[in-house]
Amino acid sequence: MENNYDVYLNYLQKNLDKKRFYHSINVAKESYKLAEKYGYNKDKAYLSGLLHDVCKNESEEKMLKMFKEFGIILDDIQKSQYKLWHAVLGARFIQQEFSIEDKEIIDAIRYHTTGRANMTKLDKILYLADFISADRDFDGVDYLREFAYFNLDTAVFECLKFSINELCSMSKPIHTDTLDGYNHLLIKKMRLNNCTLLL
Ligand code: DGI
Ligand code: FE
Ligand code: FE
Repeated sequence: MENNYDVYLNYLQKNLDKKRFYHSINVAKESYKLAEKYGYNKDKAYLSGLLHDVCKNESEEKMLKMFKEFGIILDDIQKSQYKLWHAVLGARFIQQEFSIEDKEIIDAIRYHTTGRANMTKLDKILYLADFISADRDFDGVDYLREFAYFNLDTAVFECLKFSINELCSMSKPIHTDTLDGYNHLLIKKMRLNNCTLLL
């Protein structure tokens, strides 16, 4: 199946460092497995995983130049957090470079770092695959891997919570999309469990 992906693999091999290239392949494989588990198009999941970090290794100057060319305007939190840039840029870049017009793929890449409210199934699969891919080895990853194949919403929620805790402990700004994703899944869960009469 990887035969169809030659154009993408060539681009990634040329433009990503070795570690990032293998990370991308690992995320593609994890996305594929999650798509299988949760009943989603496996090829779309694989492709999203492969391309999700396509702009990750670009310099700050090059990214700023590309934002200008594409007419992308960053909000204040994005401006202050370089790590958020590659997702915003990557989503636009795959349209330009590879003529990918699939909105689900574009959005999943756009929101793979922060999540958002009302995540699509592909948003969730990619967000989670990026968090738990085989190359991740941070403290707590095994706990998140257990959730991943148990319940998709719970797993994404736990990852968002993990991320928010981590960012808070480092006094970093938390993007509103990250908070929206967390709140949305929490309220959905409360509603399912009939936790409050108001919902
Ligand atoms: O590109 P990867 O390293 O594979 O993973 P990623 O795209 O999920 O990026 C992870 C980084 O993004 C990590 O250093 C934390 C940061 N991040 C995620 N959400 C937020 C955030 N940083 C800030 N400041 N605010 C966020 O809401
Ligand atoms: Fe990323
Ligand atoms: Fe990644």
